[in-house]
Amino acid sequence: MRSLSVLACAFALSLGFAAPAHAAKPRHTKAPPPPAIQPLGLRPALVAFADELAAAQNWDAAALREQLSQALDLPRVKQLILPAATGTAKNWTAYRDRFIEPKRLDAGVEFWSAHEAALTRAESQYGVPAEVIVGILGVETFYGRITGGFKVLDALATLAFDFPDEHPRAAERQAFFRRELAEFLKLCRENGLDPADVRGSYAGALGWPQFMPGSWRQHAVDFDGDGRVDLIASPVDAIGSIAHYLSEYGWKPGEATHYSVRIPADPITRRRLLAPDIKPMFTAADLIEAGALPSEAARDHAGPMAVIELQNGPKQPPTVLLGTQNFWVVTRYNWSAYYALAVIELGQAVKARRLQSR
Ligand SMILES: [Ca+2]
Repeated sequence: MRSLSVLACAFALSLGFAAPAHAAKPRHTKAPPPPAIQPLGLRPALVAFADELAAAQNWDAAALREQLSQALDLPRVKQLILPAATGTAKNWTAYRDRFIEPKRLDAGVEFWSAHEAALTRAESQYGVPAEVIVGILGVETFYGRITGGFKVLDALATLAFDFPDEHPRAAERQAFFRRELAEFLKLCRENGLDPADVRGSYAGALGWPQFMPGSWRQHAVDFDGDGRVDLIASPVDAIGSIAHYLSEYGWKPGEATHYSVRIPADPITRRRLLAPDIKPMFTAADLIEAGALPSEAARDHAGPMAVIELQNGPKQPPTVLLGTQNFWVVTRYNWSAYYALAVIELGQAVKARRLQSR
């Protein structure tokens, strides 16, 4: 699973390299030199990892030690993996506007036209609507335009062996990246890729759909029929793989992703309704009993729903909606309600624009 904010990565990529950080410094203050970039070297955890993986896979341990010890310890990757500073108010409206904008919509319409047959086939094979696949590809990589400029070997090795201690879940995340590094090395060997050449996000997400290496190996499919799975060069493999991924996580064909709702102002009730977060836990009857007003369509919905609140900054009221199982499935791609709603709304907007332009 991905559990990793590729979206945050896309943001970081767009923000991180653009800001002229030194512009406001007074002349006499010398800017500190950027930290020197060094190889990771033969540190004990890396050696143990290399030896264990080489033994399990029947690879040359010395060669693997050498390859990993030469990977660069990237300070930028360690900055980007840290959570955003607290006190930054979340803002759904601002977030939405970054994705649902004319250039991305045009690119989405163009992508849909170019790959209509594959999208239709994915929809009939996996039950996942074309617009959801189009929404994911638009948010993840702007239809293949922004797939990440980091050397994945360096990025994953940095996070596997020099994960920043100040991260609130450092041990767990470092273990995750060690597993992903192993998956990446296997993936490269299976697909004839040179690990030193592969580029992706700062967190090691790859190709058109930004799959982590483990997700690639587990969920990706050869959807263009050329006999190999290639998420880096084949948008059609990306289309099939996204649909397969969502299907494996329980996408229900024909079910809506979300409904509108009004929930009571009473803070205790709100807290209770919002406590399960994105996990669908309440039936329409539960919600009505709690004093909420689900839409007509939500009242007819058979399964459980989640009450989802998206902040709109400190001054505007939050956006509240009911997420279904399918909304939850989109969050398996990236664990964020903001992400899921951006994907869904981008897909809907591309679909509307496509119909309009016909
Ligand atoms: Ca293929």
